Amino acid sequence: MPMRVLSGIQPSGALHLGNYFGAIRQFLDLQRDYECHFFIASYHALTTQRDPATLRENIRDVAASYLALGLDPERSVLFDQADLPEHHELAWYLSVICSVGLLQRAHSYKDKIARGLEASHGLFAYPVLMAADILMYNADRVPVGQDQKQHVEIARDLAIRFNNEWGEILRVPEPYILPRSAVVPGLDGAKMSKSYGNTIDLFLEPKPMRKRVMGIITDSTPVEDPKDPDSCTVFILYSLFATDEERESMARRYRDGGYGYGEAKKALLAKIEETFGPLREKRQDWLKRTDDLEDVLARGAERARACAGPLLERIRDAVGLGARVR
Ligand code: AQP
Repeated sequence: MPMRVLSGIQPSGALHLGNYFGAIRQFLDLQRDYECHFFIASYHALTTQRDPATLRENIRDVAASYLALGLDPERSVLFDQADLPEHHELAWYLSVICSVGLLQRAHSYKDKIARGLEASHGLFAYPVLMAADILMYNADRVPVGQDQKQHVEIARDLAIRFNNEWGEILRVPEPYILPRSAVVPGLDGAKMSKSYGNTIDLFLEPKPMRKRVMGIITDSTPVEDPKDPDSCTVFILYSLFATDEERESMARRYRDGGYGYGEAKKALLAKIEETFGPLREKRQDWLKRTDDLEDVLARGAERARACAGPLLERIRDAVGLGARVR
């Protein structure tokens, strides 16, 4: 059976360089060779997004961004999780075999509570729904950033427990994480994250983009002194775009001295513009073609259901809730 790939992104705000290098760039590579499902994690976003109009806008924004960045709805199944309430049914079967202790160990939950989010059941059970998202499509590989590794491990655990309990039905997935982009740093050097307010959004207009990039925090080493590239956020971000030669050349300039952070920021800005500038208009265009966007998601939901439906039937049978024979 061909290898299957699945991943999703929450519609919780504008997509940023962390989302792109941690996940979307891998989606673009993997869709060439594998059966891929990429979704908009709308139910997950409800754990933090409470304004319905903003949520709807964010869902369209992720869909338009996926398409502008090159996800191909003919090759990959692109869908909105909210069109597949089946995920909740599988999440329930997984919930009954998921120990509370497993969820209590989840770093993401602990971090979010520490940052003041309400300790809701939805936030606590987030990894179970995420496991259902993955296991519903028998995914082998899940391209994610490092912050999601533990959640994929929980999905693995739950697949193994399910198969032990009810028979070999679910495939056991693996996270797919590229070391260089596992944790993309934000303006302040911490993990780039919407909730830290340290993001560089992919589709900012040139002026605000320049302001963001020029605002990356650097140390106060004078221009003429040698600098350490590997501890500098500007260099780390530049490396994500650069060829090996370009990377080496900038590293040399850092070490030689006489090269200021301002120049490095300009080089990074040029890379960002070269990569995302031409896609800004494409995204705007998709946002205007609301009907076409809805069509893409409707077709995606149909294809997702064609895959999820038969597996869910097998699961219902296995747990003892299949069609009754009188
Ligand atoms: N900084 C990052 N480095 C590498 N990968 C990252 N991802 C996010 N930030 C980084 C990856 O992007 C995918 C989508 O993530 P999500 O929808 O769960 O969003 P997120 O991780 O919640 O993104 P934020 O900005 O960090 O949101 P908040 O602030 O709400 O937590 C995932 O594969 C993720 O690993």
